[in-house]
Amino acid sequence: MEDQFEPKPEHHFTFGLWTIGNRGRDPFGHETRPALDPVTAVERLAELGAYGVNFHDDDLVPPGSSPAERDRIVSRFRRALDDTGLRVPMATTNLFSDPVFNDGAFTANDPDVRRYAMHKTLRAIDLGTELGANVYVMWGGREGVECDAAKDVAAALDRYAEAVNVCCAYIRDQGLDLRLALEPKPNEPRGDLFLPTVGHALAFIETLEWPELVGLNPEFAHETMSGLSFHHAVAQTLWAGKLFHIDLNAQRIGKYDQDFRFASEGQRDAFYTVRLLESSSWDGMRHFDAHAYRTEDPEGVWDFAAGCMRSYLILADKSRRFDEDPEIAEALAVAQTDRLGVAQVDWTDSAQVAALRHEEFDPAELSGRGHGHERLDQLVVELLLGVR
Ligand code: GLT
Ligand code: MN
Ligand code: MN
Repeated sequence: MEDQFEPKPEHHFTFGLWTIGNRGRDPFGHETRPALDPVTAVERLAELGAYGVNFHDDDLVPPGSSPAERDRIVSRFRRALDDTGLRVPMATTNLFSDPVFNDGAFTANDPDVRRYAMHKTLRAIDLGTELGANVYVMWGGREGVECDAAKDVAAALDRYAEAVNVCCAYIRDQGLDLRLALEPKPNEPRGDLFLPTVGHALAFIETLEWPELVGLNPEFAHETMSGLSFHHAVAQTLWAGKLFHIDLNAQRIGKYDQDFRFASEGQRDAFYTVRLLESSSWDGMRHFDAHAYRTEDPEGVWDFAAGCMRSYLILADKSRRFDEDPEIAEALAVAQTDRLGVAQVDWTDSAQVAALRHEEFDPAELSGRGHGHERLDQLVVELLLGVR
């Protein structure tokens, strides 16, 4: 019998080399798994039905490689892509591991460090686009501060904007088919990071020279760390036309950045996120920025990767069931969900605006109407628990 939850390339699932290649190191303990050859990663992901693989410059080409080594690594990797049909839809730069970035990259106080960060990014853009990437993620892992006295936040944001503008200028000058996706995160590894949430990042984009080239890469774990609803963040990003990429994983509120297997925690928010992506016909990549538990051996990593994709497909199926369920439809009608889409006042017509001032209402009558949310929510819970 065909497995209806079997991942296929057409589902557009992608993983970063750093995700399946995560070696289980944490702030308190050493690696528990050996290094993963990027070519093996490509082969195993293709076998599992993924569509693509993403990387940081340093994940593929180790820092300090000579130009000849770089070419050899890239052509070996390209051969694996050609052999398997796996694609590289996204690329990014590591601006966080090297101690040179300990005070920030684009927002370091030292101008030489900032220039180096921009230089490294332009080279990573070359590497990514050479392998086919058309989205470039910017996660500012070191753009932040612990000692507030040491950083002028407004100046840091000016420099952040400068770096993004430089990258956009490069993309335009080189005629590249590439868009940038900023990835917000509230903290970790810095005490406080700049552009901590989706809302901060959306506002920042509007200050840029070419805002149309810049969007977002929201991550489930990062909004959840702040106690925010991830699916609301994604919904507002879509509403603003800025969902360029997405990092799916799992996270419990109030903890360190867990980056767990997608939907292993927060199934409810995961369900509404999948439902949003599927019902909006969003055509971007379903990228998993997560990693296997530290307890796993190399084979456990592939259980982790398969689990991310399988849970996504199960939730997509739940979303279809939601749409077909007559009792849910009835409960949605009681909640008047369809009536929120109807605009009330044409604000370009001053007569309509003025007339509103003179209308009569009966708030007591309006407030007496029930919404049936308890029943609706219970139906969704039962759908997710598998009894509908
Ligand atoms: C790092 C981080 C992620 C970012 C990656 C892209 S690297 O693993 O935790 O959230 O998306 O730079
Ligand atoms: Mn994360
Ligand atoms: Mn991420």
